[in-house]
Amino acid sequence: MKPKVLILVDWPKDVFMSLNDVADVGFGPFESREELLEELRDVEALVAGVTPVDRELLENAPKLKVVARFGVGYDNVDVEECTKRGIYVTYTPNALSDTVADLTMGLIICLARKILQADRYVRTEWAKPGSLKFPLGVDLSGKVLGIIGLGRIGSSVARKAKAFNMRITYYDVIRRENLERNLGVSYADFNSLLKTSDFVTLHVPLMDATRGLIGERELKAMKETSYLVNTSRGPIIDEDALYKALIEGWIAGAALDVFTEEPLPLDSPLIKLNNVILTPHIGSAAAETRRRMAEMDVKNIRSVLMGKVPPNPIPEQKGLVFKR
Ligand code: 8YV
Repeated sequence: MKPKVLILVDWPKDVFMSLNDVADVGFGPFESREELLEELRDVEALVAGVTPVDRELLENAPKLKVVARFGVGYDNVDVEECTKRGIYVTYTPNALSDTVADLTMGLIICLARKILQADRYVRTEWAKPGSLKFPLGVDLSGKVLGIIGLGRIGSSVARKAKAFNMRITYYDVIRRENLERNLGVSYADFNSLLKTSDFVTLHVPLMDATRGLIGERELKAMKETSYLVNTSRGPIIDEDALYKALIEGWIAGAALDVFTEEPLPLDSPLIKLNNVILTPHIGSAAAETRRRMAEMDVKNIRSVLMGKVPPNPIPEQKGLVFKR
């Protein structure tokens, strides 16, 4: 009997199906949590998307050998519990960095040039007699972009923003002098970055140290003319504080691809605001990228099913070898 692999991601099926020669490949989603837990009983490899891989899930998957995250963030996986149980956790670094950075730049341009409001204006106002003039935007050239987290995605944003002649500063817990030289970016401490940036963009993983990193104090430190962009994880920003900042004008606007609760509830007060752009967690949502991510997951799973160490373990599991 072939080992069972369960894919909790709906696309690209053909890439996941390529595991067919070594595994019996099944797909979610399931009607209920109970059905998912039941299905997990004899699963040896799991491709995990948005479903949290928590202790309860792991307790119901006694044969599990690898959790292959379909993404670079793995805050929804209980890593400690996986490691304790000898389960590899793999992820897809690099595959999506440029793609998330593209979206980030897109959002920055939309904020600067009010592209979404402009679209609404054409559809509802422009041709009306006596319609109000469309407000001016701002140039990106010469503006300060503050990147919080100069990892793979943050660095890609820096490269792209350079082409728009932005002045780039970054803050990171680790100072990266090599990157400073290579990318032409300068380091600023957290508070100075907030105070001096025209655009602040977040590229840190979600962990205890980054939860609520941007709250009332930080939003008040930012310039009234500045914009905040988040394509990392929702809980990095205190959403209630951001709402206050947007209605009281502490900052000029924001663009959010990620939220504390996803999908963002339709009664979220953010939905009523005109100075915020909202997208449905589409940072990596490009066809080629999603295929690359799936291919990485497939390679990691294939290795583990063949008794080898996977090529892309998460940093916490680097060098670990599980024999099960
Ligand atoms: C995915 C992501 O959309 O890479 C990540 O961590 O957030 C996104 O690429 C998400 O993982 C859902 O599968």
